[in-house]
Amino acid sequence: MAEAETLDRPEEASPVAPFEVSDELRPRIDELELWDVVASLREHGYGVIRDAGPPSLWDELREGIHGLSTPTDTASANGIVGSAPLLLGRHPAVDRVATLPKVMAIAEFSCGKAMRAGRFVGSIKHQFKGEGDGALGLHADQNWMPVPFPEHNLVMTFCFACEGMTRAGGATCVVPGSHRLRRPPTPKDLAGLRPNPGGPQAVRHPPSSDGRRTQADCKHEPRSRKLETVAPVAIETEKGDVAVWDGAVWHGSLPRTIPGTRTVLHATYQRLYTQPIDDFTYLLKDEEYMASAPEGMRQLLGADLFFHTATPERDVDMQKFMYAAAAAKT
Ligand SMILES: O=C(O)CCC(=O)C(=O)O
Repeated sequence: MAEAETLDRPEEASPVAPFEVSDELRPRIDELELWDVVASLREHGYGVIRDAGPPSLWDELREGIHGLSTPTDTASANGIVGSAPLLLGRHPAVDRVATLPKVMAIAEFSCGKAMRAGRFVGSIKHQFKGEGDGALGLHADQNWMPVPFPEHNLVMTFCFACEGMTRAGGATCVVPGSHRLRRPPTPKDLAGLRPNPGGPQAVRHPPSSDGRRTQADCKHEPRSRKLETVAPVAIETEKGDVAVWDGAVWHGSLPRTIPGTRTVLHATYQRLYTQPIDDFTYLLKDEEYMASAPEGMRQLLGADLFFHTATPERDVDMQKFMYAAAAAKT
C-alpha cells in the first residue's frame, strides 16, 4: 500500500513482525549493504556497521566530545574519566553521525519507522588504575520496560568509538543471543560472569560485517530462548565503524589495560511510543538550528508525532496521530 493511502487508513497497513524488514525499508538495506548487520542483530542481538562514515568525521566527533566533557567522579569504578551528556544539537559532528544513512536505516529496522532520539552522551575512558575492576557490569539498556520485554525491540544503542575499539582498549562486551531471553540479567546470571579479559571467559570477535549477505540468505527464524553461551565477547571496531546493540541484549564494557584514550558517543534511539530518555524537543523551537540541521533531525526530534500537540483550544493533531498509527505498524 502506498504511504499516502496508509496514512488515511493505518489499520490497513501490513504490520511488520519483530525482526522483519518493512517493504519500505528493504531497498535502503539493499543499497547500503546492511543485510549482515540485520542478520547479526537478529541472531546475536548486536552487530557492527562497517564504514558508516568517513574516519575524519570520527576525529571531529572526538574533538567535540573532549571539548564538551567534564570530569566524572566514577573514574575509580569503571575507568570513565570524562562525560558529556545531552550532545544532540550541540556539535555538528554529533548531528552528522546521528543522521548517517546506515545508522538511520538500522535504527528503523530495530526500533521501527519514526523512531526518535533518546540519549546522546560522550564518554572518555583511560587506562584503569583505580580501585575495583575498571569494567562496566552487564546490563540491558531497556531496563525500565516491563519483563518480558516486548518482542518488538524498543531501544537501540549505537557506540561510535572515535579511536576505534579493541579488547585491550576497553571495548564494549556483549553476551551474544541474550536478547532472546527478553529480560535483564539477574544477580544469579551475573555471578562469575563479570567481563574480565584475564578471566576464563572466551572473548572472540563479533561476526564479520562485510556487507556480502543478501536478503535471501538472511531469513529470520525464531530461535530457542536458551543461551548457547554465556561468555561475553568483545566488540572490536575501526574508526568509521559503529557498534550497535538492541535494548534486550546483555552488555557492559571491559577495563582499558593500555595507555591512551577511548572516546565514545553512546547514541540511543527509541521506538516511537516509548518515553525518550532525554528531551531534545527544545531544538525544534530553534528556527536557525532547524534550518541547517541534517535531514533526519526532524524525525529524531519527533516533529511529526502527535504527542503534546493538544492545546486548550484544540485536541491532538489528528493528522500526526494517523502518521504515528501507520508508522507504528510499518
Ligand atoms: O561503554 C561501553 O562500552 C558500553 C556502554 C553501555 O553499556 C551503553 O552505552 O549502553
